[in-house]
Amino acid sequence: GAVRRFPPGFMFGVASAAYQVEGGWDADGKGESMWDRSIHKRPDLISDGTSGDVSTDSYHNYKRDVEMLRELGVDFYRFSISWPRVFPDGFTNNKNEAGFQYYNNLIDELLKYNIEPMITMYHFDLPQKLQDLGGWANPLSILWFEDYARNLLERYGSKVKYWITFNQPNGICMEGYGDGTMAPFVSVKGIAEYICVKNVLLAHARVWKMFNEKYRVKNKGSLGISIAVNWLDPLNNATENVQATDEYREFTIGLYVNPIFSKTGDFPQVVKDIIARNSKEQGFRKSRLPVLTSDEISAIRGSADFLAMNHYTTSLVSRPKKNNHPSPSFEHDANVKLTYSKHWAVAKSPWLRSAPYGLYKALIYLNLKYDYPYIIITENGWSTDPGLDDTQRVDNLRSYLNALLLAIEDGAEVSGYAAWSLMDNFEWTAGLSERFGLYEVDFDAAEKTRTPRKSAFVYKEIIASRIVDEAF
Ligand code: GCO
Repeated sequence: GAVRRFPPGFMFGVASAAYQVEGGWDADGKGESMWDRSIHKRPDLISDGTSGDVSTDSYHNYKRDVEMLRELGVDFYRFSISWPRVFPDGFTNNKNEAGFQYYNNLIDELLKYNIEPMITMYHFDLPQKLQDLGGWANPLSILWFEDYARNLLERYGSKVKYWITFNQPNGICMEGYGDGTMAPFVSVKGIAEYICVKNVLLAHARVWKMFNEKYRVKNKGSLGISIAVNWLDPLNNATENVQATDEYREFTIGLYVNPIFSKTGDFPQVVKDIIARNSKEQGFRKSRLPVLTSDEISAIRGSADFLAMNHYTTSLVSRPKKNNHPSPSFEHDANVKLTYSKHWAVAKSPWLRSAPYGLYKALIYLNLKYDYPYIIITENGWSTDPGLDDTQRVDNLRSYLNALLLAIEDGAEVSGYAAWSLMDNFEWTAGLSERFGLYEVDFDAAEKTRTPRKSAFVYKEIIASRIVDEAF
C-alpha cells in the first residue's frame, strides 16, 4: 500500500518513569516516596501484591537500558527523576549525592551515544515527608517543587535539552487526592483534587519562569508539561450525550490545557460554572474550585515551550438519563458513563482499547482549540500478557503512528513520539500484571533480563526507515 513518511527532524523515543523501573527503593541513601510508604503499609492496594521495590532494577541496570535504546535507534529517552532519591526528605537542604550521581551517569551514558535525555521532574513519587505535610494539597508544595527543580536545572541544565515538569496532573490530583486510587490514596472528593490542580499549575508556572529567565540560555532547551489527552466521543447524537462529552472533555483535558495553552487562560468556564453551582447547592459559601487570580492566570498562561501529550485510548461518553444533573461533588467523573466500541481490540489493561482514529481527532481538536508552539507525544502504548510475540502491540503501534501522520498532514504540529514503554515495568496498582514493554523483562531472574519483543524490531525498523505503511 501507500506509505507515509515522517517529516524531517521528527524525533522518536521511548518513555519510562522512576518508580516504575528503578527499584533500589532505599539504595545508597534514597528517601521514602509516597508510593514506597503506601505499598509497604498496604500491599493489598496492588492487584498482584508486587511493589516497585526492585522492579526492573534500572538503578543497577541503566547501562543495559541505554544499550537497548541504541538497539532501537531512538533519538531521545524520556525518564523521570525520583525526588526522594536526590533529596530524601524532599527539602533541598539534605542532598543525596549518590542519587545525583546516578542520574548524572545515566545522562552521560545517553549523551555518549547521541541520545537526548528528556527528563520528567515529577512522575508521581513525592517524598513521603512532604506528603506528611499535605503533599500537593499544601500550597507550600509550590515552593518545595520550585526549589527541587532549581537544583535539577543547576545540576543538569547544561546537558539536558528537554524538560517536563509534571507527568499528568490529572493522575496526581484526581487519582491521588480525589478518587484516592493512586498514591497518596487520599480521597477528599470534590475538594482536595481541585486544590491540588491549582498548586501543580502554579508550581509548573514558577519553574517555567525560572527556566525561561535563567536556564534556557545554556543550551536553547525546552520545557513543557505532560497532559493526558485521551479522546472522548459521544456515544450517539443524543443532545445529553453530546453535552456530557463536551463537559467531560473540559473536566479531563480543558482543566489543565486551558490555563496554560489558551489565549484567555484560567479554568474552562463550564468547569467553573458546574462546580460553582454544585457547591452552592451543597451549602458552600464559595465554589470548591479555587479561584485563579489575574496574576496567577498570567503566570500560568503560556508557560510552556511545548505540550507533552500522553495518549492511549478513546471512550464513548453518555449521560444516564436519570442522572442528567451532574452529581454534586464528583463532577469530574460521576455523571458520565464511558463505554467502548466492540470493534476496538482490548489490551491487558481493561481501560485500554485500540482506536487510533482517536489520536487523529484529539490532535485536530487541540490544534483548533488551543494555542501552543508544538506537541511531543510523550506516551502511547499497549499492554499484554508476558510473551515475545506481541502482534497486538505491533498493530497498535503502526496504526497509531499512521493516525499521527494523518494528523500532521492535516495541520497538527507534532515533533516527536515516545512509546510507552521501553520495557515491562511496575504498572502502579496493576503491579507487574500488565506488560507495556517493547522489551520483555524476566522479573524472576536476578539480572532482570531484558529481551526484545517483536514490537521492538518493528519500532526499530520504523525509526530507521521513517516510514509507516498505510495498510495499518
Ligand atoms: C502516566 C502513566 C504511566 C503508565 C502508562 C500505562 O501517568 O504517565 O500512568 O505511568 O504506566 O500510562 O498505564
